[in-house]
This record gives sequence, C-alpha cells and structure tokens, in this order.
Amino acid sequence: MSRHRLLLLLVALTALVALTTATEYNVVDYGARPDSGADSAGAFLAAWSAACNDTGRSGSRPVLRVPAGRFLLNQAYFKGPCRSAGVDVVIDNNSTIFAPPTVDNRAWIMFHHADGLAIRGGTLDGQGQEYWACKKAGRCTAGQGPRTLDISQSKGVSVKQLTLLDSKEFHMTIFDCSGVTVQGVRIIAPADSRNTDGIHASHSRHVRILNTTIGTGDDCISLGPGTSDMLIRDIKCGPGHGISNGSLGWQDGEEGVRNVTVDRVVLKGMTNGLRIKTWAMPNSGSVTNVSFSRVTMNRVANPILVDQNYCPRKGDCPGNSLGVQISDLSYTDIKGSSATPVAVKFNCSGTNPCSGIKLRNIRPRYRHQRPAQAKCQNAGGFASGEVTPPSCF
Ligand SMILES: *[C@@H]1O[C@H](CO)[C@@H](O)[C@H](O)[C@H]1NC(C)=O
Ligand SMILES: *[C@@H]1O[C@H](CO)[C@@H](O)[C@H](O)[C@H]1NC(C)=O
Ligand SMILES: *[C@@H]1O[C@H](CO)[C@@H](O)[C@H](O)[C@H]1NC(C)=O
Ligand SMILES: *[C@@H]1O[C@H](CO)[C@@H](O)[C@H](O)[C@H]1NC(C)=O
Ligand SMILES: *[C@@H]1O[C@H](CO)[C@@H](O)[C@H](O)[C@H]1NC(C)=O
Ligand SMILES: *[C@@H]1O[C@H](CO)[C@@H](O)[C@H](O)[C@H]1NC(C)=O
Ligand SMILES: *[C@@H]1O[C@H](CO)[C@@H](O)[C@H](O)[C@H]1NC(C)=O
Ligand SMILES: CC(=O)N[C@H]1CO[C@H](CO)[C@@H](O)[C@@H]1O
Repeated sequence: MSRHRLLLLLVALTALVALTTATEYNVVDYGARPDSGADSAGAFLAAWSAACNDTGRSGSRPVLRVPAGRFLLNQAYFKGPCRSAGVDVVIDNNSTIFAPPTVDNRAWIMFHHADGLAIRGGTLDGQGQEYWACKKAGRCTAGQGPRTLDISQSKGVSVKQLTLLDSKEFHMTIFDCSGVTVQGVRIIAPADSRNTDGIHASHSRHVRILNTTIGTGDDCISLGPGTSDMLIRDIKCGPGHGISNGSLGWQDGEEGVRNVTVDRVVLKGMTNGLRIKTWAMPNSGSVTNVSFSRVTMNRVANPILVDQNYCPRKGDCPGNSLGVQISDLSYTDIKGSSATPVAVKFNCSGTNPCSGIKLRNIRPRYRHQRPAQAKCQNAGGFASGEVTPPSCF
C-alpha cells in the first residue's frame, strides 16, 4: 500500500471513530469533587452547559458523565434549549447525588426545555428526613417543599435505571412535556413521609411509565390536569396511597385527563388502589377513557374508588355545581385482597353523573371470604344504565 493510501485510510478511520464516539463531559473535569462534601453544582452546570452547546458530529450525542462516588449538589437548574440534539446524562450505578438538608426552591434538580434528554443510572438522594421532621413539628408548611427531579417543557425525554430516594416532597414531576419514557426506575421513601408522591404528571402527552417500583408515603403515580395518552405498565407500588387522580377540578378551565391505560400493576399495603377524585366545584373539565387492567391488590384499603364529590370544606363548593365530568372508565381483571369490606366504591355526582363505567372480572377478597364477597358500594350518581354490569360484579 502506498503511503498516500495509508494516510487516506487513517483519516477515514479517525473520522469513523469520531462519528461513533460521543463527546464526553465528565463533571469531575469541571471541578466536581466526589466524597468531599463540597457542593458540585457549579461543576455539574458547567458540564451541562458545554454538553448542551455541543452541536455534535452527526450521529453522536454529547454525554454528561457522573462517575462513581457521592456528590453533594445544593441545587441545579439545567436549562435548554440545547444546540445538541439532546444530552445523555449517564450516572454511574455506583454514584449517588445527594441534596443538602434544605433546598430553597420548588425543585432540587430541574431540567427545562431539555428536548432529547436521556438520564440513565445512579441514585438521586433527596435527604428528606430533616424536612419531614420539620413538617411533622409544624415548623415547615406542607406542600411548599422541593421536588427531587422536575422535568418541564421538554420533548422526547427518557429516564432509565435511576433510583430516587427520600425526596423532601414529590420525587419526580413531569410538566408540560410530550413523549416521556420512564423505565426501570426505583423510588423509595418511608411510608410516613408526607407528600412524597412517586411520579406526578400534568399537562403532558404521551408519557409512558414502565417497569418501575415505587414505595413512598403518598401517591404512587398521580395524574394532574391535562394528562393525555398515557401508558402505565408493569408497576409495583407500596407502601403509599395508590394510583390517583391528583384532586382534579380545583380550578375551572383545567384541561382534562384523557386516554390513560394502567396495565399489569401490583399494589401492596396501600391506603387506596385506583382512585379518581374530583372536586365538587363548578368545572368544565373531564376525566375520560381511562382503563385499568390486570391489577393485583394486596391488603389495599380502597381498591377501586371514584369520588366525584370531594370537598373537605363545604364552603368551597356551592350546591348543585357541575363538577368534572367522568366517563368511559373500564376496570378489567382486578384481583387480590381488600383491607376494608367495601372493595369497590363509586361516589358520583347527582348533578353531573358518571357515564360509561365498565367492570369485568373484579375479584378482590376481604379477609378469608371467598372472591366476590368484598362489597361494591354504589352511592349513585350514574347516568341511567351507564354501569355494566349494573350490580358492580
Ligand atoms: C452556550 O454558549 C453560549 C456562549 O457561546 C452561552 O451564552 C450559552 O449560555 C450556552 N448555552 C448553554 C445552555 O449553556
Ligand atoms: C446499572 O444497573 C442497571 C440495573 O439497575 C443495569 O441495567 C445497567 O446495565 C447497569 N449499568 C452499568 C454500567 O453497569
Ligand atoms: C460499587 O461500589 C462498591 C462499594 O464501594 C464496590 O464494591 C463495587 O465494586 C462497585 N461496583 C462498580 C461496578 O463499580
Ligand atoms: C425491569 O427493571 C429491572 C430493574 O431495573 C430489570 O432488572 C429488569 O430486567 C427489567 N425488566 C424489563 C422487562 O424491562
Ligand atoms: C391513547 O394513548 C396511547 C398511549 O397509551 C396511544 O398509543 C394512542 O395513540 C392514544 N390514542 C389516541 C386516540 O390518541
Ligand atoms: C381510549 O383508550 C384506548 C386504550 O385503552 C386507546 O386505544 C384509544 O385510542 C383511546 N381512545 C381515545 C379516543 O382516546
Ligand atoms: C361521597 O363523597 C363525599 C365527599 O368525599 C362524602 O362526604 C360522602 O360521604 C360520600 N358518600 C358515600 C356514600 O360514601
Ligand atoms: C397529586 C395530588 O394532588 N395528589 C393528592 C391526591 O389527594 C390526596 C389526598 O387524599 C393528597 O394527599 C395527594 O397529594
């Protein structure tokens, strides 16, 4: 081979390697110091900024790498839009990123306008213990504390093999996003930690939560207004408060919840199973086309619950107001044990009745009784002939 040809070959090879290897931005190279107790937020943000600004060679995406070790991150706001076609945040499985005892913000780690974001591996430890104790003692206001991971206004996001621990409030929130896949994630907090919901999605389309395990002190997965085309499959929940509504209908004009599939779920030791709860306030919103299938309950207090009359303070709800419309709910193959005698409860509104409720093969047991002996309570409020079968079972 001539020298010239060899050179050409080398150039071609180098170009090929450059095409297939992504540029890496390691937080340690930007000054993060694992196991030092020093705040690494500046380093993480600098690495993000560089990765996000990397226009990339065709075919590769920049990687923001977090190696093994324990990193203190006081607070981080990862902001796009990026010039790159997304950033891969690769966290070593032996890496823990932990929060300080107080975070003075609505979220500890935020990604905003981060189209094409992919987070993989590692642990985010919210270190909620002090904050929960503070709330219990009445010194901190409930509902004001920071979430652990907040992803907003982003498209085409994935979060995989990530562990979320002991969040101060909600573990993960998805707001105004489209096309989000959460897969193989674990979320763990004590049963008595209040408001530590696992995953909360609102104003988002095409969210998929797959193969995920969640045990916290509040809702396992909760859906807020404007959630549509959502798939929740292969989930283990418990302890916690179930797969839930998120108290819809507080504000009029809220977008509805539409086309949600919940399939292959195991719920263990929960205060609620599958719950839809809406405020009895004037509201033009709706919950429609929600299907629950292949759900196994294990000592769940209210396995199936629909409450369209929610209003803890009567003054909030003028009489006869038309609340959120609930229609086309289907429940198929629900089995296991109920911790209370009434396994199925529909409490719909007389003024705005539920419609299109289908129940198939619902068999929760209560204590040692045979299947089908756990009760079904129909508090009324159905459009006539709108529940099949009419007897609930
Ligand atoms: C990208 O770089 C520009 C300066 O070249 C800077 O102003 C901008 O903030 C950077 N973008 C991000 C997301 O850091
Ligand atoms: C990290 O752990 C997950 C399982 O939790 C595994 O699928 C993945 O391959 C591991 N990654 C590495 C780099 O070991
Ligand atoms: C993870 O850390 C543990 C303990 O520090 C160590 O024994 C193990 O080899 C590490 N695993 C990897 C894949 O680095
Ligand atoms: C589900 O996640 C677990 C833990 O991350 C993993 O070991 C398992 O292979 C995953 N299963 C599927 C079907 O993805
Ligand atoms: C309903 O949601 C699923 C995702 O769970 C999606 O594949 C399907 O296209 C949606 N249907 C409609 C009519 O939007
Ligand atoms: C209703 O939900 C089913 C899945 O349960 C989906 O296939 C269908 O597209 C949905 N229809 C609408 C109009 O959203
Ligand atoms: C229906 O729900 C309302 C509000 O949550 C509650 O006050 C009422 O007792 C419920 N009715 C039945 C029959 O459970
Ligand atoms: C997301 C959300 O608002 N969830 C709430 C649903 O309702 C219960 C109360 O029963 C709250 O604890 C949850 O926070």
